[in-house]
Amino acid sequence: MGTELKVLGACPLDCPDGCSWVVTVKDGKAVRLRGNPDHPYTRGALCTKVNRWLEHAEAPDRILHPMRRVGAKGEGRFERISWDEALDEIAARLGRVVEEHGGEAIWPYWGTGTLGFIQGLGGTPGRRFFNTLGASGHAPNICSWAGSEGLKQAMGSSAGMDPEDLAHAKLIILWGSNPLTSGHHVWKFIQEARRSGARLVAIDPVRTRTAQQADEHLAPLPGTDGALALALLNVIVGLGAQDEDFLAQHTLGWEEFRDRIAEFPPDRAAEITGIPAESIVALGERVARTRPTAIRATMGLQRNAGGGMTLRTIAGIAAVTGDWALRGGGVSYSTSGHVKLDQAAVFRDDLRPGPVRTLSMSRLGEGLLERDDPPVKALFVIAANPVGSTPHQNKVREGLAREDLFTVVLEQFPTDTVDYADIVLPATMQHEHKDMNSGYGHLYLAWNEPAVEPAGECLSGTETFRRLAHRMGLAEPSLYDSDEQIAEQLLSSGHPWLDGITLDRLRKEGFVRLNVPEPFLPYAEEFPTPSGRLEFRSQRAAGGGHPALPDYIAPFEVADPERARRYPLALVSGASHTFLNTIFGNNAELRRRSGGPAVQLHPDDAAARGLTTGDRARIVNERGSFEVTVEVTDRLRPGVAGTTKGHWAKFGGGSNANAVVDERDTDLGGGPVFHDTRVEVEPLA
Ligand SMILES: Nc1nc2c(c(=O)[nH]1)N[C@H]1C(S)=C(S)[C@@H](COP(=O)(O)OP(=O)(O)OC[C@H]3O[C@@H](n4cnc5c(=O)[nH]c(N)nc54)[C@H](O)[C@@H]3O)O[C@H]1N2
Ligand SMILES: Nc1nc2c(c(=O)[nH]1)N[C@H]1C(S)=C(S)[C@@H](COP(=O)(O)OP(=O)(O)OC[C@H]3O[C@@H](n4cnc5c(=O)[nH]c(N)nc54)[C@H](O)[C@@H]3O)O[C@H]1N2
Ligand code: SF4
Ligand SMILES: [Mo]
Repeated sequence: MGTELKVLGACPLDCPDGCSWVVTVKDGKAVRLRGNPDHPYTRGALCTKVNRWLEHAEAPDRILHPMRRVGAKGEGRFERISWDEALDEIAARLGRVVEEHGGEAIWPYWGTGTLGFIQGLGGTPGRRFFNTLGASGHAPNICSWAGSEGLKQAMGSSAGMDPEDLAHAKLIILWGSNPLTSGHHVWKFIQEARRSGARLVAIDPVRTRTAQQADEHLAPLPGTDGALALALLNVIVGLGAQDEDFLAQHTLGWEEFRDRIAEFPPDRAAEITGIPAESIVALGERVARTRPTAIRATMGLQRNAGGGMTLRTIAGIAAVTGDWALRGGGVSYSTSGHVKLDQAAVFRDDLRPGPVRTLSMSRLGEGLLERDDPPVKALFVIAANPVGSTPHQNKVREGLAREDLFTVVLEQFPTDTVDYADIVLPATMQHEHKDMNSGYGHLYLAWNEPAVEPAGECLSGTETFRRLAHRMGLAEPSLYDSDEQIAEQLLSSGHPWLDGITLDRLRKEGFVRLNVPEPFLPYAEEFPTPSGRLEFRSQRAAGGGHPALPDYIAPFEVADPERARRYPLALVSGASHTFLNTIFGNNAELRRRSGGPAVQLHPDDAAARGLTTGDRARIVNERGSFEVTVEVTDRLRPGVAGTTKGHWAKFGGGSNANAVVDERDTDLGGGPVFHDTRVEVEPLA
């Protein structure tokens, strides 16, 4: 009997919770992976998905060696090759692309498969390598950039209150946020507040499993929340409940913003949102008289034409009420901006030979089919599955099918995107490589120690690019930095919130709370804007061609009456309970539990189409279609259809929800508009 070893690590997935985990290793094999009971946020629990991590790591479809395409693009037929052959071919093809079209013809396309600061999006492994070649830049705007940019216009930062402080709130508003599915560890803090008498309100077009648990649920038409926010302020100001001291000392442009608020009486917002005016008044009154009020507004809220503006306006609510100065008050979106690692030192964008263009993650189809400045000739997909996750699936497929495009995919599983690769490189999973992680919903930093050797011939992202740099004969020394050296560089920002946090300590303790002041009231005294105040009137916005003051921006497709005649239903496709984006979409048990792609419809909308629960249907618009099973339920408001992201196209008849989503930007940050999509639902014969 070998001895058991416990190795501390962290979940790398794109989830606010950034769980700390413990891997039990026996005879060199990982036999158990559990939540770390000592972590103040994780407290021993993982989730439905990651509880199956080790089973997933050993799944028969795991990619264990390099492969070269033998079938047509999209077909998914490959032959096994050696790492030497793979690196030789990639080095030769890249060299040719640079020579013939310049470095910018290479697009390194990093996704959110891991958010690690070494192996994931936080470190973008290979970035130094691509910078040295002068490759195009990549804007990973697919998830949160619209809201982040909106918050930055108002507050100077997208990082809000510590979600743990929700425990101190007396009123909690979950706005476009479904944490019982998308990051359940915050629920403990919400329940703690409720035990002390706090009320919980959910604002979501769908009565989700989270909204179901709330004391009150408002269901707006998707993308209309900006009008609701202004109307709540209208009620608050109508009662004279604004915090004049906070407004005078800590905000800019209040007088003008007040005029804007006056333009949004509850009746007007009721018309726009479809929420009864009485409900808007009641919630406005409740916010007016409840200190502290905490608003947890997350990513679901900003996937529409005015998503950036919505978050910008909501940041203003906590300034009008003065909640930013109170523990348990304010707005919580992401905590990423509080993690003051020196990411620039890892990215090394200074290695670029000159200025380069930046390509948008959310517009892959356009990038591959419509850019000729120069055209993209080589695409590296790293921890992303754009065929499943990116808008306008048919356009993305058309781009990836280009015969003159050289595509390399670093992957763990044979995704819908892998099917288009010329070369596939096998990637390690988190318990097989080193990384540094946080979570965008708490204030801890973690070290992830590898528990076992990589499966098969898998390599980490950093090691893959060290080898590729060597194969291409690149001399830049930093291309060969070890993972530990990168970790040290990250920790050397000199920011006081990292004081005392060393690699040694992280390794020993597994996780460490950031050295933030306690209690943590980041904006009680000052906002990191040019004026030091929360800026209702924003020069940053005006300078970028955006409204100087918050205003309502209507959703593009949802609010278009002509489109509504052709496609009467607004489709939202939020987080699936059983998948993490498209990760686990190939796990047999989780697929079974997901029930397969489905659409939820209000009884009136279902009846109008002759649909009943269990029927098969097709969701369509002019961009494409996907097949679903119908569920008739009053959890949906009339006029809205609900589905989830994450289903693999190849298991669903060749498409998923992104077949109908347009490749169109949000107002800010170049984000996608997943929840600003009009469709029709047709019975499948
Ligand atoms: N189980 C699971 N967890 C996940 C993920 C997953 O795929 N599965 N994904 C992870 C990722 S990448 C992210 S970014 C986060 C996202 O987590 P959330 O921020 O919770 O995002 P969503 O699930 O997209 O949307 C949340 C809710 O917003 C609602 N919604 C959509 N449009 C609007 C609107 O216009 N207004 C309002 N008020 N509500 C709206 C949706 O119906 C949905 O219930 O979750 C992470 N956690
Ligand atoms: N319709 C609709 N679409 C959506 C959304 C929505 O709400 N609705 N949400 C969007 C959001 S919030 C996001 S963040 C995006 C996510 O979109 P993507 O960033 O494309 O994420 P995934 O589809 O999960 O694909 C990540 C891939 O990375 C791989 N991977 C995981 N870990 C590693 C690793 O360590 N190394 C390597 N090389 N690969 C790894 C996984 O196997 C997986 O195939 O999807 C978006 N798509
Ligand atoms: S996906 Fe989220 S909740 Fe699940 S283990 Fe990872 S960090 Fe924790
Ligand atoms: Mo995301």
